[in-house]
Amino acid sequence: MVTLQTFLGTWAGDDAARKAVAGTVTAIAQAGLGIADLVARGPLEESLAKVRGVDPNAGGDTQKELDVVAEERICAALMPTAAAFLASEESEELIPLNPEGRLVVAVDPLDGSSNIDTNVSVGTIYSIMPYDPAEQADPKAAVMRPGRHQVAAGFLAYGPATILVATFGDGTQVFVHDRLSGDFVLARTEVEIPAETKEYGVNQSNVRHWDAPMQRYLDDCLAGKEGPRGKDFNMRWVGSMVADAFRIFTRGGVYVYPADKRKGYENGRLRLIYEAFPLAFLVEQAKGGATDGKTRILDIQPHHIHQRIPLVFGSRAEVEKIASYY
Ligand code: AHM
Ligand code: MG
Repeated sequence: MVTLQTFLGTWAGDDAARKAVAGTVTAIAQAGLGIADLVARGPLEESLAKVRGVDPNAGGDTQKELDVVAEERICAALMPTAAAFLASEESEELIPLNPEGRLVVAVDPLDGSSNIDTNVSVGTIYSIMPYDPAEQADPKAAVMRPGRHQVAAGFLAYGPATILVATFGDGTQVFVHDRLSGDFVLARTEVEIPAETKEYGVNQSNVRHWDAPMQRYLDDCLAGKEGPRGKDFNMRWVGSMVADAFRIFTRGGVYVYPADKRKGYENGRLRLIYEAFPLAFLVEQAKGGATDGKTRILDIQPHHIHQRIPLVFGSRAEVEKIASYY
């Protein structure tokens, strides 16, 4: 049995930079266990699903109490690690952590907030970039780099099992929290997303707002065997990206959240730095693909910490197929 601790110990060896990353991921995983406990209390912690005040968060979404509590837990856990700054969906500006740190962390503390009170999986997404104060006088410059510079990324999903899907740039691994031992145990070493799929995940109620290429893609899927794709498709949409992503890591599929014409959705819904980048890194390390329709997600240069991006990821051949409609 390989635990997260032993896995990270072997991966890091005596390398100081790797040890710093390992300590940071361990802290996020520990914070995640506390968040999982809160999520599991469900309606007993009714107040956590309540909308907080009247102010939306930095991305313009309403904040739930648990969004804020999750961010506080992650901040506290990261304080003694090598993380110098935290970029978070819930905070407009970077949060300073360890002044000696040489990493910057970006998080969506609680992905899928709209599902908190429905007993459906929610999760925490993280991305880790190197930070060198000599090169990046403004730490924002360290956060606002194309996603290919990430040194590690992952997400926790708080569902029937609490799982951690992680990459350190050498494949994608799945760890499962073992409630008996209390450890995260390595369950899958080299995750490989099947290249082909017949399953897509979209919020179909928005189709009329989408652009023409994405509407044509969906029309062709819906036409099934008799249509140009020559096969019948299946649709799955949880509404928590971590849950939809974990299904894709397990049996393939594509997740699609395109730009649309609604106000505020002109660049889609998902955030580039702490949602699309980490998912794209994990997916590529599992032999899948991630694009905004035209550009590889990991090559996009951010221009704002909280910017949104149209997002398509999953089975490689299907992601390429979608890009071909553009
Ligand atoms: P959140 O980070 O505020 O929870 O928003 C992101 C979520 C994703 O988890 C999910 O895939 C998507 O938004 C669902 O959007 P919609 O409610 O439009 O279907
Ligand atoms: Mg989210």
